[in-house]
Amino acid sequence: MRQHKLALCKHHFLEWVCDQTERNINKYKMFTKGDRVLVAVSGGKDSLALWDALNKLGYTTGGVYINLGISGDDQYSLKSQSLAEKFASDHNLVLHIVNIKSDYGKTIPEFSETNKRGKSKPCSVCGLLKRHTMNEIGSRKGYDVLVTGHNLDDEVSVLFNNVLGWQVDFLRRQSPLIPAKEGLIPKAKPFCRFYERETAAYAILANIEYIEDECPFSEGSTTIQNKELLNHLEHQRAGTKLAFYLKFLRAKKELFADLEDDKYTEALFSCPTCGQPTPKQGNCAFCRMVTRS
Ligand code: Q46
Ligand code: ZN
Repeated sequence: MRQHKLALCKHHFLEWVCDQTERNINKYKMFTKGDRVLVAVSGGKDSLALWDALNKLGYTTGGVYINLGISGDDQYSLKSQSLAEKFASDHNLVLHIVNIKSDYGKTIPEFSETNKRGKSKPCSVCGLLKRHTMNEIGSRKGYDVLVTGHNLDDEVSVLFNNVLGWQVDFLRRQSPLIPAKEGLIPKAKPFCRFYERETAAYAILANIEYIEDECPFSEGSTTIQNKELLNHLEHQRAGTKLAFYLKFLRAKKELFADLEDDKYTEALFSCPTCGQPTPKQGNCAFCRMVTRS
């Protein structure tokens, strides 16, 4: 790991990832051993590696997998679900499964065809459905926090994009921990300081079977383009990505210290259909989408 000037054997690498994960959890006050942690599982390396590390560290965890109904040549959803199920049963862990088609009537590609949100790509429809469903499951099943497997490369790619467009609201909210708000359980990213290479290495060395294919809709995305660019910079100067992220988190405290986070503190309404919080009165964006489509 050039960025840390550190080389470890398999045994010490696996230990190092777990130690660093615990450090991040404590540093950003994400959750404690007394909390019930819901892991958002996609069947990919990051989320399964995170679930594995949290389990080894002794946290009380359950998983949630959302079958998006994405097929493609490689039967993406089918394959990823069976790997998520396999991990859960191998480790004797609870996995909550939501099937978008059977629970809400359509797959993600079908929703996106009939909805203006997803006209060009289904990712915006998909994001909305995932956010809603995970919060719903987390609240209903009594979890204290929802964790996702976002790694440093994901965070830095988003950060880079937000800086390019000076998306001040997004920059203000980008954080390893998004605290709870009425009706919304807190969200945390315990892997936010790990390079993608490190989470992949962990998954391989820990013998985790994960889906290697990316979702077919991620092809050509801005996130992937940004990652390539940032990898190029990292190659020129090791540690660039980590420094960009950590210096941002430090600068953020000063940049937004005297700004009222209106968006964050503003009152939320309760959706009359699903009961989940929404920024405007009336049905939430999720219910509007499901009934309109
Ligand atoms: S948003 Fe888009 Fe992802 Fe949904 S449709 Fe696939 S690429 S899975 S993180
Ligand atoms: Zn609703």
